[in-house]
Parts: sequence; C-alpha cells; structure tokens
Amino acid sequence: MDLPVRMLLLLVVALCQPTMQLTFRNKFAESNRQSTVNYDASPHNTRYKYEIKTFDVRVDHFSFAVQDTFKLRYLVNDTWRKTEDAPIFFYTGNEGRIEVFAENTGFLWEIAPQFDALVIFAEHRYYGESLPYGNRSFADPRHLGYLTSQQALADYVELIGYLRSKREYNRSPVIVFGGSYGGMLSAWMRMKYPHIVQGAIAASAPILQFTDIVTCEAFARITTSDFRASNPTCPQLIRKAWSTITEVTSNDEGKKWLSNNWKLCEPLKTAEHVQTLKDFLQEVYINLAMVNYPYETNFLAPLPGNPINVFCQHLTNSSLTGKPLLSTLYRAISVYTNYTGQASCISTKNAAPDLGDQGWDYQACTEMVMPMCTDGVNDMFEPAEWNFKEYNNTCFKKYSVSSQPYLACQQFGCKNLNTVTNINFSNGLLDPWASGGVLRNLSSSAVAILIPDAAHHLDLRESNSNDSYNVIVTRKFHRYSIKKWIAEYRQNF
Ligand SMILES: *[C@@H]1O[C@H](CO)[C@@H](O)[C@H](O)[C@H]1NC(C)=O
Ligand SMILES: *[C@@H]1O[C@H](CO)[C@@H](O)[C@H](O)[C@H]1NC(C)=O
Ligand SMILES: *[C@@H]1O[C@H](CO)[C@@H](O)[C@H](O)[C@H]1NC(C)=O
Ligand SMILES: *[C@@H]1O[C@H](CO)[C@@H](O)[C@H](O)[C@H]1NC(C)=O
Ligand SMILES: *[C@@H]1O[C@H](CO)[C@@H](O)[C@H](O)[C@H]1NC(C)=O
Ligand SMILES: *[C@@H]1O[C@H](CO)[C@@H](O)[C@H](O)[C@H]1NC(C)=O
Ligand SMILES: *[C@@H]1O[C@H](CO)[C@@H](O)[C@H](O)[C@H]1NC(C)=O
Ligand SMILES: CC(=O)N[C@H]1CO[C@H](CO)[C@@H](O)[C@@H]1O
Repeated sequence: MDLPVRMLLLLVVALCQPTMQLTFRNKFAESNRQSTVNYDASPHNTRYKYEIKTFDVRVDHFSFAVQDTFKLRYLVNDTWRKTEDAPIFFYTGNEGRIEVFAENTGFLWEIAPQFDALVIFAEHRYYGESLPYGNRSFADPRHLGYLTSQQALADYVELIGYLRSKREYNRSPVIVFGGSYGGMLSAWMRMKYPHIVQGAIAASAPILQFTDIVTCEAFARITTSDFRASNPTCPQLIRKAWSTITEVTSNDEGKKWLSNNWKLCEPLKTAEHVQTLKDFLQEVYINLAMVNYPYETNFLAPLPGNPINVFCQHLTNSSLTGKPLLSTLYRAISVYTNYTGQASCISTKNAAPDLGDQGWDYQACTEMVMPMCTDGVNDMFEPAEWNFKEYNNTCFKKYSVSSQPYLACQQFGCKNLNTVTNINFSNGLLDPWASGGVLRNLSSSAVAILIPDAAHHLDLRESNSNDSYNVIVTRKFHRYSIKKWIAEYRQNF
C-alpha cells in the first residue's frame, strides 16, 4: 500500500481524523488544526548540499526556573562566503523536518552565490529531530508546553548570536526567509528583533489569519475560485458530490460500491468512515489549491503541472448525478492520489502519525487558532460554522490546554503595523492562505507583493521555465530589497 508522500511547506491542511465524541464538528477548522508536514524521510535525490549541525538551546527562554537544554538542528552551507561579515541568509524553519524546507526553497539557494552569503536553515523546535525531550516530548503536557512560536523565535535569536560570535561573522547582516508558517516566523523575527535581523522575505505568510481580523469564509472562497477559474462546472460538481456521497453510502450496498469503485484501502463501514472520506476530499481540494504550481512538483504529493486544470478536465458534465458522478470524481481525485500510477488503494487516513502532525495540531490548539468556516453557497464545501467553543473543548480534551485565540495578535500585532520596516510580504493570489496574508503596504519598506497567478509561496521555489512573468519580477524585487537592506546595514557601521 503506497500512500502518496504528502510534503509541505507550511500550513498544509492534512487529513482529518474524526473526533467521534463531537456531535458537531467544524470540519474546516478541524482540518486546519490537523495541518501537517508529512515528509519523505529518505535522503534520496537531495537537490542541495549542506552540513547538518546542532546547537544547544534552552528549553525555556522566558524563565529562570527551567535549566533544561536540547539540541536544535540546522543546515549550513558556507561555500559562497568569500569575505568577513558575509550576509547570513537564515531560513526560519516551520512545522516539519528542516530538510523539506531546504529542498523547497530553491530561491534562497539560487541567490546565495550572488550575495556570497552564508546559508542557514534552522529547524523549528518539536519538529524533525529537534525534540526538547526526545521521544517523550509529546507524552506529557509539561514537556509540550514549550512548543510556542515565541520560544522558536528565541531559539533562532540564540543561534544567530552564536553564529555571529565567530570573528568572521561578527558584523554580518542577517536576512531571514520563510514560507507559510515559516514566513510568519520570518516576518515576526524582523518585527520583534529588528536589532538582530535586517530584513525579511515572508512568502505566503498568513500573519492576519486570526480571530476578528479576517473573515472565516475567505479561505474556502479562494480555494473555490481556483477551481471555478479552471471551469465553472467543476466546483458545482464538487459541491453536488457531498450530498451524493451521503445518499449513495446511506446503505451497506452503497458503502460497498463506493469502497470498491474508489479502491479505498479501508472499506467504508460506518457514518464516521464516510465523514473521514469527506474530510479527506476536502483536504485534497485545499492541497491542490495550495500547490497549483505551473510545473510538475512533488511537494504534498506527486502532481502534474497546473494540477487543478488536470483535475477539472474530468468534471465538465453538469448533468452528472448519483454513482456516475462519483465514478467521475474518482477519476479526478486520482490526479492527486495516483499521479504516479503506483497507488494500489486510496487511504483516507493519515497512516503515518508522525511528530510533525502532532506538533502542528498542538500549536493550532494553543496560539495558532485560525478561524475558518464554509457556507456551501459561495464556496464548494459543505456548510460548517466556526465554533470556537467546540474547537477549544476538543483541544482541552486532547491536550488539557485552553486555546488562546487572541495571543498571536497580542504578541506580534495584527493591526497598527505601520512601524514595521524591511519586510517584503509576497502573496500568491491563487493560494487559499492569501486570505490571511498582508495584502497592503504597511510602510514604505514593509510592502505587499501580490502575485495574481501564483499558489503557495511559489516565489520561494527555484526558477522554472514555466514561471510566469509576475513570479520572475517578484524574485527580482526580493533580490533588489535584500541588496538594499544589506547596503543600509553596512552604512550604519
Ligand atoms: C554548498 O552547495 C554547493 C552547491 O550545491 C556545493 O557544491 C557545496 O559542496 C556545498 N557546501 C557544503 C559545505 O555543503
Ligand atoms: C525512547 O527513547 C529511549 C532511548 O533512546 C528508548 O529506549 C525507548 O524505547 C524510546 N521509547 C519509545 C516509545 O520510542
Ligand atoms: C510547462 O508546462 C507545459 C504545459 O503545461 C508542460 O508541457 C511542460 O512540461 C512544463 N515545463 C516544465 C519544465 O515543467
Ligand atoms: C453527461 O452526463 C449525462 C448523465 O449521466 C449523460 O447522459 C450524458 O451523455 C453526458 N454527456 C456527455 C457529453 O458525456
Ligand atoms: C493507480 O493507477 C494504476 C495505473 O493506471 C491503476 O492500475 C491502479 O488501480 C490505480 N490505483 C488506484 C488506487 O486508483
Ligand atoms: C477552553 O475550555 C476549557 C475547558 O472547558 C475552559 O476551562 C477554558 O476556559 C476554555 N477556554 C476559553 C478561552 O474559552
Ligand atoms: C507597495 O509599495 C510598492 C512601492 O514601494 C508598490 O510598487 C506596490 O504596488 C505597493 N503594493 C500595494 C499592494 O499597494
Ligand atoms: C514588489 C515590491 O514592492 N518589492 C519591494 C520589496 O521591498 C523593498 C523595500 O524594502 C521595495 O523597494 C521593493 O519595491
């Protein structure tokens, strides 16, 4: 059984495991909370070269009571550093193994030689191998409580301090890079620590995707519009299919029919299984929107270029209903689940409960509460309200924590950001996460770059002959900004 490898930068919306005890579930919120990075751990076909090092950091940067330390992993390439005080290009790692982000951030690798820069990719605590309490990190709420974005930023500050403590990097300007949650971290690094970080490239960073800041429908509407752009019938059939699935699977014969025809690894037996299948479909649609890149990629799953077009080519006959509709939908879904032709069956469960998964779920339950909802009218999903109370209750049951929906905005700011400087916020407008992105200039040097034809942080990827003019120009702007920031830094010395 070959589960497609789903890798991701950032907030990848992943499989939803049904929480049976809930009568009402906000599926959208649930899938957001289950966001995950599933990565291929094997080091085959590593595109870029680096050394892997570790650095001891404190588990708790904000008290004097806890003395524990752990090893934070980071990747280094110092090949292009020519002179003293070379710029440090520092990727603020997000929710997953750091190698995944190194592989998918070709832009940084491409420009490092032009800037003679030292390249660093730092792993986020509680992901990959940077586990403060080893394999007990997730077992005990007292161990898990140090998983916060603020602690992670403080790790990066310590690591930068250590790198700069060496004579040859004493006065090195630091430029941070990140995509998705990593982009949030790079923006926040510059906002919180401007004396340490000279500038930030924050790609597809939804720093505004929080309570009372953006509307909860936006994410689903952007996803839907990506499918509509391909062909208007496509999202209509997707919407129709939800009730068709309910009807067809209302009896055992129908459950069996669907299990066989869709080649499901785990046959549908109960209503909960059907719900798991629906959550899975929702995840597939969202992931397709995120990685709707113009060329073949293997980020969340092996996919063709412009995967939504390929998907929607199957969904053009608006008269389809019942089983024929579901058979057609299966062929469309196969673009995501079986592009390689290697899948023997479709698994609707997250078969590999890895640490990355757990980590993001916890973060979404504590500080990264991102309200999402659907209405089934302006979007192609089943209607689901945002219900904070239910959300918090589920989190409390799982982790004994109380969700803090206002914490991120309190700590980092969501409004009145006009004092922010030296950040380029880039947003692919095809990306559902643009819903929480910075789409307006905050100040003369903290600017929003809108890329109409790009998905989730496409501009951070390596160049490709199919990149649109807008993506190419965005990368040029980034290079220009970085040059400017470094020159400003050097002038101040
Ligand atoms: C840095 O990357 C270049 C290009 O891939 C490679 O030739 C070099 O060996 C790398 N340096 C280190 C220290 O890994
Ligand atoms: C955790 O790690 C310890 C030491 O490396 C090992 O002995 C133990 O079996 C591990 N436990 C689990 C549940 O993996
Ligand atoms: C660019 O897109 C075209 C058409 O979608 C495709 O045939 C081609 O393989 C793509 N090129 C690359 C480098 O992926
Ligand atoms: C569209 O679907 C309907 C209902 O299944 C079918 O009768 C019709 O032949 C289909 N049209 C095309 C062009 O395939
Ligand atoms: C995947 O594609 C191959 C080749 O077309 C096919 O034999 C196989 O049944 C497909 N698997 C699934 C789960 O659809
Ligand atoms: C979350 O739920 C717990 C348990 O019911 C409750 O004690 C806590 O006050 C709730 N938090 C918020 C912010 O409502
Ligand atoms: C932000 O300002 C830049 C100039 O610094 C301008 O080119 C760009 O269009 C502005 N972006 C938005 C979204 O207004
Ligand atoms: C496209 C764009 O607006 N890029 C900007 C990135 O930020 C610098 C200033 O810090 C601007 O000069 C660039 O125009």
